[in-house]
Amino acid sequence: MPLRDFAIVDSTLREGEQFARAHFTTAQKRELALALDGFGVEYVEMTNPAASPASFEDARMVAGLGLRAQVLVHCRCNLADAERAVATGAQGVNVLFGTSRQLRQHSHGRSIEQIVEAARQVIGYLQSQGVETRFSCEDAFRTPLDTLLEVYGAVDALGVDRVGIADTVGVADPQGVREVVGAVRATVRSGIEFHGHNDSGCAIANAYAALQAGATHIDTTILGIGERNGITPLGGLIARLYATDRELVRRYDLPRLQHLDRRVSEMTGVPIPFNNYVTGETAFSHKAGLHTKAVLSDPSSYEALDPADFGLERRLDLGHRLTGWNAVAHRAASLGLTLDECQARAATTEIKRLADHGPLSPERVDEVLLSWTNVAHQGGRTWAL
Ligand code: HCA
Ligand code: CU
Repeated sequence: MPLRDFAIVDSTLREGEQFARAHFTTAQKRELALALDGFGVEYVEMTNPAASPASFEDARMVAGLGLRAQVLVHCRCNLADAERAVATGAQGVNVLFGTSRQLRQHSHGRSIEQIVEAARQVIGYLQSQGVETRFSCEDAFRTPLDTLLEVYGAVDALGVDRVGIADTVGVADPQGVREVVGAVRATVRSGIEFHGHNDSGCAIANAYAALQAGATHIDTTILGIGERNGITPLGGLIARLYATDRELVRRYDLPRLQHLDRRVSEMTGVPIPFNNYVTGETAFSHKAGLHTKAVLSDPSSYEALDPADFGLERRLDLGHRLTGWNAVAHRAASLGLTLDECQARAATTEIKRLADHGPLSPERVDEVLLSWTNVAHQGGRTWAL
C-alpha cells in the first residue's frame, strides 16, 4: 500500500482526556474538535459516552458540529456501551477488548472465546445501526501473535471496517511493529489502526513502522498527551512523514499546528517541551558557527523541516562563544553595516570574548556591532583584538 493512503485518528478528546493534567470543559472540547478539523485530521475520537453524563453530551455535541472529520466514540465491547455510543449520533464506534494474559487476568477475566463472542454481538449491533465499526485488541504487543490473528481473523470475517492494534504499555519497537502489523495485514481485508504509547520513547517510530507495514489509520493526540506519558504526538507524526516526503502531509494545514500545541499546553497547564517537534522553542534555532554559515547559504543544509511550511521562522543565535563570523557579518549587513571579512572576524572575536562570561542577547550583539562599527569609522582603532 502506498504510504500516502493513511488517515489520522486524533484522540486528544479521548486518550488525551486520560492525561493526568487534562480536564477539558465542553467549550474546550468544541474548540479543539473545530481546530483539529481545521488542521485536517480525518477522524476525531471522543471519550466513551458511558463514562459520565457530560461525556455523552459532549460526544453528541461534537458529532453534531458538522465537521469534515468523522467523529468516533470509544467504548468497551458490550451492548450497553455500544447503544450509548450509537445514541450520540457519531459516525463511527471504536470498540476495544484487552487480549493479553495480563489484562485478561487482571482487568476483565474473559477467555479469547468469550472475547470473540462479545465482539460478534457488538459488531453485529453496530453494523445494524450503520456506523463505521472498529474492533481493537488492547495490549496487542503482549498478546501471543496466534491469538491476535485468531481474534482479528474472526472480526474481519464479520465485516468490521477496521481492526485496532494497540501498544497499550509502550513496549513495542519498530521492528516488532512491522512484524505484527505485517502479519495482521496478511490476515485481514479491513483497515488497520495503530495506537502506540510512548513509555519507552518509540511512539512516533512505531506509528511510522506501522504505516510502512500496511496500517491505514494512526492514532495521535496533540502534544502526545494520554495515560502516563502519552501516545504518538500529532506534530511528531507530521514531522516524521514530512521528513520522508512533504507531499505526504500537504493535505494538512500545517501552520495551524502551533495553535493546536499552544492551546493544549494552555488548557492542561503543561508547557510545550523545548525540544518538541516543530513547535518546541529551539526546533529551528541554529547556533554553532559551522551551522549558521551553512544555513545562511542554504537552510536545508541543517534543516529537515522548513519552518516556513509551518508558519514559523528559523533563528540564528549569535551571542555565544561558538558563533561564527559569516553569521555575524550577515547580521551586521541586516543592520545596514558593511563589514569586510577582516572586520567581521574581529567583531566575532569581540563577541566571543564577551560571551565567555555568559550568553549575549540579540540586542546586545547588535549593540556590540553598532558600537564597534562607530568606533571603527571614527578611524582611531584597529581591530587587532
Ligand atoms: C484505553 C486503552 C487504549 C485503547 C486503544 C484502542 C490502549 O485507555 O482504553 O482503543 O485501540 O492504549 O490500549 O488507549
Ligand atoms: Cu492508549
